[in-house]
Order: sequence, then C-alpha cells, then structure tokens
Amino acid sequence: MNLHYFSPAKVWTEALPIGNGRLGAMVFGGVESERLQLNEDTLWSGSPKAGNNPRAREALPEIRRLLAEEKYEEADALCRKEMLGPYAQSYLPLGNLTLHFEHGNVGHPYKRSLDIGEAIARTEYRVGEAEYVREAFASCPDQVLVVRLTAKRPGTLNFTAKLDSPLRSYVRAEGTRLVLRGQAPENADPNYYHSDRSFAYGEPDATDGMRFAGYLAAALDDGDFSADPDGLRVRNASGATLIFSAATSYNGFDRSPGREGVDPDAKASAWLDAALGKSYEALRSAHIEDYRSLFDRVELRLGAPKETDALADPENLATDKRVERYGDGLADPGLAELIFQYGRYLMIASSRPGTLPANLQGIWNEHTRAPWSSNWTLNINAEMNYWPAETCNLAECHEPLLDLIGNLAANGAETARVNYGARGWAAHHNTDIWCQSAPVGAFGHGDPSWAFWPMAGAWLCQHLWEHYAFGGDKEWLRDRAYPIMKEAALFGLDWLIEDGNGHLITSPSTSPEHRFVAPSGELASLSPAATMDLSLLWDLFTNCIEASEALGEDEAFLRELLAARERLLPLQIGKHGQLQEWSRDFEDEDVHHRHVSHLFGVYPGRQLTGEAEPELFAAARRSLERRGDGGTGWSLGWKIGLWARFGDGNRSRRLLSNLLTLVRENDEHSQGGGVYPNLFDAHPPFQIDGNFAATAGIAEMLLQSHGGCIRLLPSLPDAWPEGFVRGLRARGGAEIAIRWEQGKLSEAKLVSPAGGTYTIDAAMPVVIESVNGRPVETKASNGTKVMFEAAPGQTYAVRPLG
Ligand code: FUC
Repeated sequence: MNLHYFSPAKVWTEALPIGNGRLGAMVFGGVESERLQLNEDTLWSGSPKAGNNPRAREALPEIRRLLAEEKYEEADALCRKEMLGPYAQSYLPLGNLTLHFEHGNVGHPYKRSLDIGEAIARTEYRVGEAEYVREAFASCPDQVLVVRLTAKRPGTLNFTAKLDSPLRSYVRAEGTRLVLRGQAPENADPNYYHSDRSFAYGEPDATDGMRFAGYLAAALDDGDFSADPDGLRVRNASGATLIFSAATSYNGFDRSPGREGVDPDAKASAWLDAALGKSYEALRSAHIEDYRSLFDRVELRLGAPKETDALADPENLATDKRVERYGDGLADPGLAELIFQYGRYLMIASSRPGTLPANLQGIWNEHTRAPWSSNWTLNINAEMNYWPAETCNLAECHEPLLDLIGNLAANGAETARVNYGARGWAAHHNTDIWCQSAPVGAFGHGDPSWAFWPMAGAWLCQHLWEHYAFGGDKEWLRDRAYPIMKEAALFGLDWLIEDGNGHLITSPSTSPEHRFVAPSGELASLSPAATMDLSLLWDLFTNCIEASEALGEDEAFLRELLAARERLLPLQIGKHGQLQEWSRDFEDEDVHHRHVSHLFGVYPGRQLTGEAEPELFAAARRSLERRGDGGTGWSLGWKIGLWARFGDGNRSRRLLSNLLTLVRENDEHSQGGGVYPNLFDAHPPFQIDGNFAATAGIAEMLLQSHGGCIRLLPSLPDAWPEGFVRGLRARGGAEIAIRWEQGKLSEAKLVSPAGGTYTIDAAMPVVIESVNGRPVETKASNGTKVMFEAAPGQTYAVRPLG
C-alpha cells in the first residue's frame, strides 16, 4: 500500500500529505531543496462574531407570499437583499519547513513514496556513492512532525533547515531552536469576494486574530550544529532528526483567540521538549503503533492484476502513470484498493478525537485565500467527508464533526431565533472554526441558490444518528446526540408551513446551487418545498423518532414528529419519469448539474429503497441516469455511492474510473473531476471530499446495512470477480468479512462486539454454518435472508447453501 514516484514534486498536488489530525505537511521530496508545507488545523482567520440578521425575519412573510404567487425572481431578489449574513472565515497555511542540502541538485537513482500502511513519507536517492534517506511522519501520540535524515557515507549530511510563513510573522533562533511566531488576520474573505478588509490584520498588541508559534529543533547523531535566524545548520553529520511542533492561541469556538487565547508557545515548546527526550526509534514505533491501530482494521483485496497486464509490477510504475493507464482502460483493481485505503489514510491523518473536522482540504492548504476559504461547506462537502467514517471502521475519526455540530447548534439557536423567530437551531451553507451559523453572502453579495439554505442542521444530525446506529452507545445518544437532534427537529417543525392542501412544505427553499427555469423563462433559485428539504426533514424526523424509541423517552414529541412526517408534501415523479427536484416539474438549469441533492433519500439517506418506495426509487434512478456520469470530483464520488444503492456495480465502477482520471495542476486540458498525481481529489481544484466519497462508495458496493438488513455484495462489478474484505462495519455494530469468487459470495463472517439480532441478505440462499469456527446446527436462509441472534464477540460464518 504505497504511492510512489521517481522524481520530486514540482507542484503542490504532486507532494505527499502526512498528518496527525491536527498538524499536517505536504512533503515535496526535493533533492537539493526539500519543502514541507505546514499546516495546523486551528490556524484560521477571524474570531467569534454573530452574523445573524433580524431583517430576515421581517422579509420572510413577503418572500413566502411572492413564492405562493409564483413570483420567483422577485423572491430571489428580496432574499438576497434581506436574508443573508457575513461570509465565514478562512483556514490558513502555517508556513514551510525548507531544507537546503549542499550536495547539488542531482540525485540518482531517486524515489519518493508514501507508505499508507505505516503513514511514513520517504525520499531516497544517491549522490555519487552517498545514499541519502529521509523519512517524515506526523505523530499523533507525540503531537510533532518528525523528519529523519541519514546519509550512508559518514559525514556527508550537510544542510540548513529554515522556517517561514506567508502570514505576518518573524523567525528567531532561541538557543538551539528556531522559533516562528505570527498572527492571523482578523478577517479573510473568500477568494471570490473583495472588500477593503479582504485580508486584514489587527493591531499587533490588540489583535482579535489568532496567534501561532512553530518550534524546530534538531537531534544529531554526529557532526556539527549551529542555529541563527537564517536556520539550523547541520554539518558533516551522518544522521539527524528534526522535530517540529506548532500550536495556536485557539481557545474554543466562542472565545477571541487574540484577547482570550491560550499561549501557543507553551503548548508548542512542551510538545517539542517531550519529543526531544525520546529516540527516533521510539517516536517512530509509537507513531506506527497508533496509526495501525486504526488503519489495520480494514483490509481489501480485489484480486491481483492479470499477468498480461503491464501492471504486474506496480512497484516500478509511478502512481500518476498508473492512474493514467487506468484511464487508458487497463484493469488494475489494485488501484481501486489503493484509492479506497487512501481515503482511510487521509481520514486518520486529518481527523482525530479533539481536533477540528477535516475541512474542504482536510488539513492541507497552502493558500492564504484558499478556494472557498478551505472551510466547511455544509450543503454536501463537509458531510461527504465523513461518509466513510462509520462503514470503514474509523468511528473515532467521526468525533470532530460530531463535536462541531454541537457547537454549531449553540450558535444556530440564536440564528433560528433572530432570523426566523423559530425554536431549535439552524445552520446554513457554510461554516468555519467560529461555527458561524447564519447564511453567508456579505448581506447581499451571495446568491440565494447557495447562500440561502437553512437545512444544514437536518443533514448534520444524520451524522449523530449514524454514529449511534453503528456504535450503539445509548448513553451518548441520550446525553449528547438526541438533544441536538431534537432541537434541529424543533426548527424543522417551525420552519414548515401549511400549503393550503393539508400538506407541510418549506418555503423559501432551494435545491442547493441548482436553479430552475421559472415560468418567465428566467432562471430562479427559490421555490417552495424542494425535494431535498422534504427528504432531509423526513430523515431528521425519522432519526429522532427512532432515537426516542431506542431511549424510551419523549413520547409526546415522537407522536408530533410522526404526525408531521405523515403530512410532508409527498415526493413527485415528473414528466421525464424522474424524481422531481422541485415541488413543481420545472426544467433544470443544467440537467448534468453536479449536485444531486434530490437523491439524498437514496444515498446517504434511507427514505427511498426499492422495497419501501419502488416507484420513487425507480424515478430517482431515472434522475441519476439523466444527470450523466460526469461532474466535479465530489459529484463523481457521490454517484459511486448512489449507483451502489441502485445495485449497479458496473455503473459504480464506471464512476470510480471517471474519478480516477488524472488531473494535472495548471493544465487547461484538465477540466473535469479526477485525481491529481498525489491521488488528492480534483474538483478541480483540490477538494478532499471526493477522496472520502470514493472510499465510502467502494464500501457501499460491498456492504450495505440501511433498512434493517445487512446486504452482502449488493453491487459487485464484473471487473472484480475475486476478492476479500475484512472489517467493514454495519449498522447494529457488526464487523463483516466477505470473500467472493467468480463474482459470487463464497464466505462471510460477522462478529458483533455487543451482540444483537441481525438479518443478512446475501442475494442467494445461505446457511449460518459455524460459530467461532465450530460447526453448529446450520440455520438456512428463508429465500436469501437469514435472521439470527449473535452473541457478543462470537464469529458467525455464512456460506452459500449447497
Ligand atoms: C459547493 C459546490 C462546489 C464546491 C464548493 C466548495 O458550493 O457546489 O462545487 O464544492 O461547495
């Protein structure tokens, strides 16, 4: 499991990411000049600011009236003028660690790699007789970045290590250390909005902005060392270990990082001191052990490439070339394995308990004004990041998002009250480290098609429910999740209005970012009851109902939700046989639009299944057919999962192939979605959501567990006739292993840590054959389904009948 290349990275999207959830680096692997571009996940612009807008509440009845009268363009204009708030803040780069070597710029042979089995980036080359090796990793247990440099010929390691930052900062040598100190701007606008304060720093001693510190130290095996502001100098050494630590003054989403911040120097220097007290081997083995405790939980084998394939030896083919060949139609199931596990690697590297959630770029960002502020877009991208967390056995990595939802709910209660006079909490299209919950858009600059979307709470709460549905922690559900879900549902109840025909609708609403052709022939965004709103509220109400049942409490509220769910405007089938995206059968702005919001109920939702809603399910499939197989990276990723839910594994795989299109930075021919040479998802530009969706989508092809039943191989493509997967998780807490041959199940194993009742659907007659390897009285399926009681920790083996 590794990515590798035979030349250094020329651009950022060729560099290799390492991270411990909080600290991240992009490793370029240069010969004469090495660059590690650095990030710390709490380094953001701005400070807590309420963006709520009381004018929204006053304009709401008028907008609803305009929409009832089908005056769509007028409603859009009024919404833009009256209902928006300020833009959210931006995630920022920390800086760079650069190493200048005194051995010239030719290293030959040369190789750099990222071993995702151990989470270590390696650069190896020779200069003459001297062999140089560098290893870099981001340790979670020790909270530092570690770079180990060795030269096999004694005394030939000569280099200078420097720190710099694109933010307001200075570098000093303090004793034997190099210290970078700086501050973040009080405001950084999105790169598509321009104001006098687009990138504005506060007064040095009275700033509201974040402060940060980075510390670099070296531990030498031998040779000479000196430190000055220009860098740490290492001369005539054979081995050296560099340790980098960093911290910011971030002190929670509701405190000014400037005026009420923590001391970044105290944190960063404590981590540095502790790491300096350990040997490189100790740091390295603690890192590997920690990483593997998460990564090793899931194994995937999709069969070896055929001997005739040029890829019989993928070790000698650079990963970007391998992607190119995949695009050429070469069978290479190993690349699908790699992209699957890479998503898990990226999640472990960008989202750990106590960190912030993975943002649009995970934690890796070099831009001071990054695309879409590298923050959290809530109408798809932030949720998509976490689609693999539960199914791919990384439930702990889900926690940062779950924490963020709690903070957002706190701010969102004020937004619901001020903007809409509603109970509960609401959040919108976008948020940041300060948990901005109001609509964005600079009070009139943003377009309602994206800026106005009060449904983020409903979608995010699905994550709280799923964490419980997979993990089964009732105490957590009662104390943490359910109260937040309930408050989101209260907002939903207040946001719904009567349509005059006995149904409940939302108004105004959008199908995020996609406009329709209004009767006037103009494009418009706002209309009553877009399908996504109805599906999100169905999902939220259903999850709250099931939560209240599981907890045995809050029955009155449960009944209120049942009644409201019953009265939601029914979803409709349009003139093309499609699932209507809006409550009227409008024509699309773009039938190939990247968002497929109206299909939420198919995936990641569970409202529409072939069993429960055969007609709507078929219509949803028709909608996806019409959308086509193109799109941005994340859009392709979403469609992998959707086709898996429709049971079409070949189509899922086609979408996966489309996602495995090589995109090169600054290449005007690279237009559509795909992956960069470092396998980062290309929107383009880089956005990490597509990586996570690909991982989740592959899992969904092999195992599904929505709708009360565990489906084995529900969507296996012809191209993966043999395979094995272990460690995928199903709702109800079971871990599943599946082996298949000639496109058919040969054996499955289920183990449930807490035990429970499970129904397995193997799409063929099966028997439960053994428990913990001991043959038992076989229990055969009724048709293709078998229901059984699993005792805690016991392994149940399922085999085809006969
Ligand atoms: C939404 C999408 C864009 C992009 C952005 C970050 O606005 O429509 O494609 O992913 O989020």
